[in-house]
Amino acid sequence: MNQLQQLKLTDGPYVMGIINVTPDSFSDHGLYATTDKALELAERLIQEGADILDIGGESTRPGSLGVSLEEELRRVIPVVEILSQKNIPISVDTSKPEVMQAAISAGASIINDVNALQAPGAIEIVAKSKAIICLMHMQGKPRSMQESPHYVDVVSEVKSFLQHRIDIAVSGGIPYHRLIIDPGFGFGKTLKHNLELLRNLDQFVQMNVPILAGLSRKSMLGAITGNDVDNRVHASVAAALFAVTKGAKILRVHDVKATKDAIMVHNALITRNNEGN
Ligand code: 7PJ
Repeated sequence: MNQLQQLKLTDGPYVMGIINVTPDSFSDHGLYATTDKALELAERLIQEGADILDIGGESTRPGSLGVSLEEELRRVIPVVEILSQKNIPISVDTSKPEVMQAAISAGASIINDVNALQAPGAIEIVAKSKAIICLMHMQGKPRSMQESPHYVDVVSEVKSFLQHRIDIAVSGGIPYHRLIIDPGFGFGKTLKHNLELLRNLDQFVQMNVPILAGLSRKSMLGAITGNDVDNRVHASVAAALFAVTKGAKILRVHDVKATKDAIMVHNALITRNNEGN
């Protein structure tokens, strides 16, 4: 049994609400850059029905530069300390082993690593904890990943990367039941690559690890609809729901309420629990 069940989450798919504690996040224009603002947003996302909160202190949007270790710790850890007192699993979006360690000590139960534990020491830190780890695929680095993404067969290449990272994580002492995989929409991928991955997300189900999909407000949705980042809620919900029908178990989203509503409709159709007369 995957540890997600042990976290006593409601029936899946689960909604992971995004909290960017970054001044340069693309999707919320740095609105939640202070601890107070981040906590305020957390309260709102909990009210809206988030199953997990994902706290990030380093922007990984295309073109972004990194952030120093000290600054990332300063942004993230106070928020994790407070939110881990609440009755909701806390995920921390980081690629730095030191931040992973501090986040776990502060009460985080999930590490969300867009770099799939490739930093030296990252596997060891997660292995000696009880944390769940999300392994994401990215081609290149955020700074330049959208310059010229290239694949011969994007689905099989992303799958084999993730399978390789799963194998390395397991041999490094992280049991299978603590893993999540994510194809990494928008991370070194053209619109065509992103659509190919989403269309074929069901192929990742065979890997027997829960799938996380992060599509919320992403530029692929802007490319399809012509909408700017402030007007992508409907497109995000449509994409998230499609991901669910293809097997995604966790949706990383900004718009928790809208996504929860869509999941409720989906679940009523699947479980036949809400048919009345
Ligand atoms: C993702 C993420 C994603 C996972 C970001 C954004 C950029 N973590 N962190 N998957 N995206 N696991 O929110 O658009 O797709 S940051």
